[in-house]
Amino acid sequence: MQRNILLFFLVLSSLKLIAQPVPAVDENIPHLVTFGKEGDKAWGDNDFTQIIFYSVPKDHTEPIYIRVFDPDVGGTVDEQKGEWDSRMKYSIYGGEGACSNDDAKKINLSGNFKSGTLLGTKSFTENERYDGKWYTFGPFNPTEGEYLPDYGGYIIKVVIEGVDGDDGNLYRLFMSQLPTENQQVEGAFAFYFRYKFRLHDDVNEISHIYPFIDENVLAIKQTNFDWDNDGFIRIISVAKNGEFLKVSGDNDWSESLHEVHPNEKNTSYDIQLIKKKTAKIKSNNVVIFLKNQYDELMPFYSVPIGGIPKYKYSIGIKP
Ligand SMILES: [Ca+2]
Ligand SMILES: [Ca+2]
Ligand SMILES: [Ca+2]
Repeated sequence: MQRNILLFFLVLSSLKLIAQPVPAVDENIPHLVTFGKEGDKAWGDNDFTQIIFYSVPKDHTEPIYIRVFDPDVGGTVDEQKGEWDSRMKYSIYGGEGACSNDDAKKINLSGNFKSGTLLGTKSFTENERYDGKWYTFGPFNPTEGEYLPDYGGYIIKVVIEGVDGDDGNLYRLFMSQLPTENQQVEGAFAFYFRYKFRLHDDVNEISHIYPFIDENVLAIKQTNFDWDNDGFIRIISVAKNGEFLKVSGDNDWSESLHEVHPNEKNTSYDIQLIKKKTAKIKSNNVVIFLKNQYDELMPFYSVPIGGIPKYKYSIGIKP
């Protein structure tokens, strides 16, 4: 693992990547989604909880802020069901176990997914004051995070829970150096193991997610939920020129296995989510996650480590 991390930092430090918004710039995903806990799972959220981790480099000593765009549930951005009656709770965690506890990575609701030390929390209902606006948590000292060199530094966990109601909360996150605007913390990035988000309505938009294939990964098992048969999902890598993932229908789970080619080690996959042109599906919320051959969840990163992969014909044609 250590060697990959070194490679990782070389890449990060050589490029001034914008790695702090979630959804990330290169992902082209409009919003994250979390429904209230009385929500209908068929609307595209299987457990009404989302967890995003931020990594801050050890040498960053200035305070950091976690900012949420449109934290309320109501008004312009969100997905209404009946009355606006939902409540979203955002909680920021650091300290020992915040990320290293498996329950947090898995979003194991019957386990200790709120592991670590609570650094800040606030709940939002429908509230015009925050509609289409940013709310700022912090300041936090980066050393309040859990120090995990394998994940690049101090890790801060953001837990978003739909504690009441049945409406869909759409939102975005940003880790910032400033409380009043989004200014990136150099070298910081986000990662997430179970990703729950809204696709574009525009059928021509392609969304992306970027897992990193480290040298221990031999095969991945992908799982997706409630894709609504909206087109297809495929992998582009140095050795795969559009390998299809099995996709799910409405309120449905689907999974498929994908072997890793030796040349894909220490590169990212570009998993492309391509909408069906004729179906014109609106407001499509989706859940996706990956596991390796040891049944361990694999993170998606807010920057494609090593860059966005390009298929190399000379690798892909070999058996
Ligand atoms: Ca409602
Ligand atoms: Ca919202
Ligand atoms: Ca859906």
